[in-house]
Amino acid sequence: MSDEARYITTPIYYVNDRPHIGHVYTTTLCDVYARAMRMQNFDVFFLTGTDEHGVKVEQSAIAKGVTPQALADENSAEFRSIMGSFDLTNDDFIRTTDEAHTKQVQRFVEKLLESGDVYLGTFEGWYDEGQEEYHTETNAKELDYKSPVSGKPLVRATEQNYYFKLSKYQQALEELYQSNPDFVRPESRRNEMLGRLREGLQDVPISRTNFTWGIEMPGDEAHVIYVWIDALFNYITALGLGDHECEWYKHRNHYWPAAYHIVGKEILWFHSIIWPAVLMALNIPLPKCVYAHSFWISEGRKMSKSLGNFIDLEKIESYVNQYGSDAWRYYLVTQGPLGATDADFAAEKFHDIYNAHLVNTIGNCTSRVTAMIQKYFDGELQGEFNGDDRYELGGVDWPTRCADAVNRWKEALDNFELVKAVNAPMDLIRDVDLFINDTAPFKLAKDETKHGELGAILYQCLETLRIATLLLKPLLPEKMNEFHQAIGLTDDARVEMRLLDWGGLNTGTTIEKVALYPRVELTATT
Ligand code: ME8
Repeated sequence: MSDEARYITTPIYYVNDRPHIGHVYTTTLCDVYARAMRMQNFDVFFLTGTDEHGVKVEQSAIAKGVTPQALADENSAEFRSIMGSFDLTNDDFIRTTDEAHTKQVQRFVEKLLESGDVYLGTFEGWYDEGQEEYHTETNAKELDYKSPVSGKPLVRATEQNYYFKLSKYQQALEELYQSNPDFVRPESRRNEMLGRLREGLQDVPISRTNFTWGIEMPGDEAHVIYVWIDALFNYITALGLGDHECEWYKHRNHYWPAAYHIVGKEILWFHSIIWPAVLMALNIPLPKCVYAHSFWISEGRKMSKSLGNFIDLEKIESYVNQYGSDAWRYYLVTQGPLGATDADFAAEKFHDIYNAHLVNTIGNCTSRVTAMIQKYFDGELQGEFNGDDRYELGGVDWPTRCADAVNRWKEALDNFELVKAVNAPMDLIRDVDLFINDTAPFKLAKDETKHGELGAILYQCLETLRIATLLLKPLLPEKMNEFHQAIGLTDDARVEMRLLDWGGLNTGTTIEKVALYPRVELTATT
């Protein structure tokens, strides 16, 4: 990875299901990070895509009377379309049925066969048919021999399979966890993984013979490569690391290692134990951080189609239509399960947050300040303020306050602390509101001799809002853009960092009055 590169990934989503809030959530988190990093002129690569092989896809296709490829094509297209409709700015969309991916996966597995990290052996264990996952005896016992996901009994299965020598990497993984405490985050999830690691690692089967919808095992057509191994490789096949002749490699290899793999907590084992071991076996550097968020539940209960609380695409669209796409992103990112606990999606809470944060904070403050510039100065920005102390201006050193907020924002984003990154500009906006109350521009407006002071106050308010709203732009691209147009900034997606320095607004600029977030009725549709 070059110092300037930032590679961020979502899991690749299974095509046997339709997209829902969970998929949109993870992708939106990555989108906010990617946009914020682009804004700072990092060289960003943001990858998402679909996971298309495996027995579940094969079975769904059979049930529907179509080929697995046709089913994969249809559902993958639906996942791809959500990227457009929710303003998600992924740089590529990988499919595990892409030839460039399958070829590279075979090459990687070939290498593992050559090095002896993959071997043919016989396996007996407890198998979760729905999840296509084996459990160790200890684990199966703890689960009462039932699938933790479907509740169906685990079955005793024997197979001749190709194995990955995971046990060989026990010590190396322990060392990795010790020497790099940030490899898995948040910390509570790291501790869970460390606990499982200390139970001892066993070799894992990485091929299947009971179905054919998968990538063929090199040199043995009776086996297909296990869907999880196939899927994990997407993070490096998309950069062409398995084929140095390909175009992808030429333009993308510098993005590795990834800055962040963002995943849900249920797939952390694969990402934080199996994946680094596979990479070690291939002598490929490890990602910097695997970050596992928790789950959305809905109206206090686990989402389920039968309970009627499932947040599918139609439901999401109804929120977007009613509140706007920015409001949807705001709720997801600031109220979502980014930490170690699950988060509840509730219509009433959505409404309250929209009102409190978007209407009453950002909306109110931007409208208040632009309306005063309209009213008192005919919309022309006055009173450039560069630190002189001709006036008593409420005692706030805004340039320093803004610089601190920018630093807080940058640091939080680097650490993928997205809520902190949003709070930095939100605090600035709340402080502008307090400053207006303290300095009472409406009183100064009544006194001709105070107009210089009035202009300087409004300049500071608007300049602080300019900086705060730039910091909010990765999260609220649509409305912040609208605001920036109203205050005469160019619509430049790659905002340079110097624009975050104090003094970007010029006096004499025409400022339009804005009303960014309209009030919305809480209705039965949401
Ligand atoms: O696991 N809340 O794909 P998948 C929050 N193909 N996020 C959720 C969620 C919820 N209720 N439900 C799902 C797979 N997600 C594999 C991944 S990667 C090499 C292979 C999100 O379609 C979350 O990110 O089941 C979770 O990890 C992902 O969707 C699972 O998507």
